[in-house]
Amino acid sequence: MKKKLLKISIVGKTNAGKSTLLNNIIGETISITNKKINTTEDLITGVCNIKEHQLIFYDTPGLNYIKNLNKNKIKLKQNFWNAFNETDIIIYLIDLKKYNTLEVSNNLKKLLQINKRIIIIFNKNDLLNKKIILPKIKELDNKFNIESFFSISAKKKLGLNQIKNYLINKTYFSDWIYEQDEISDKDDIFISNEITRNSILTLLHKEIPYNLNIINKMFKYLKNGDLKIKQEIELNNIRYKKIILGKNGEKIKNIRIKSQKNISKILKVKVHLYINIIKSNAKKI
Ligand SMILES: Nc1nc2c(ncn2[C@@H]2O[C@H](COP(=O)(O)OP(=O)(O)OP(=O)(O)O)[C@@H](O)[C@H]2O)c(=O)[nH]1
Ligand SMILES: [Mg+2]
Repeated sequence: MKKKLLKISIVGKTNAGKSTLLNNIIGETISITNKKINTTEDLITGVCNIKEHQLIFYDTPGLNYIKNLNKNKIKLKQNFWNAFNETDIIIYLIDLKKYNTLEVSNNLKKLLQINKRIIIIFNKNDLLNKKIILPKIKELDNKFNIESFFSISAKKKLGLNQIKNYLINKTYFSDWIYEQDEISDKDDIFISNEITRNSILTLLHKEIPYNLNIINKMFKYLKNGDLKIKQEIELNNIRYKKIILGKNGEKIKNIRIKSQKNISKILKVKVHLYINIIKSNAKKI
């Protein structure tokens, strides 16, 4: 059968549930999610193949995060906006609990300038009465050129099939970009680094994770099938070391244990994780 394709960007405020939506549509964890804000820092591609259709999703950092990026991360900002050149449809994902008319209108004005079709998905409908959604749809539909509206719970996987079917109906004849069994542009090393960053995000004050990099030094399957991983936490400021270590090294221990457990769960293999802390000029500290 002739192949078909559709490229979709998922945008929205940080914490709206973009990565949760991506993971639950694909059926595997390829983008890390967290209760805290600004979890996704990079563009993450997820691929979903259904018969002759290939849906390619781009998970993006939060719109507000991108807006406030400092100079060091200018490239991320460029990548963010460039990603839309590749996109056929934009999903604007909105956290119903945090709905703010003015903010949504401003974001829509900006997104509409990109000149791509936009669908709006209201997320977290498990948390409130669905009656409040219809007036919002009416209001936005009157003001803006939106192709379609949906209401879902990305976390509880409610309404995801409707979205999938809708997108499948929009695919066009084209060669596929990814192979049948590729579900992401990111590999297991990237994901294991992200899991450690996420453990740090969960266990430490929120400023810290944005001042470090996780570097993989070893990713090796042992004879018995276990996976041995060595990672370095690279800090741009030495003063964070004490915080990451914690009292008697308790914090780093918990980070290591949490990360090891989550990597095991996601990669479905027993993991032995070792973590070192280094300063950015690569000296062990
Ligand atoms: N109750 C509920 N919680 C949700 C739903 N979708 C996502 N969440 C939660 O919202 C939080 C943020 O989800 P993420 O998927 O990390 O959000 P994000 O938009 O990717 O956030 P950034 O990467 O920071 O831009 C997590 O704690 C999710 O479990 C939902 O449908 N219902
Ligand atoms: Mg995210």
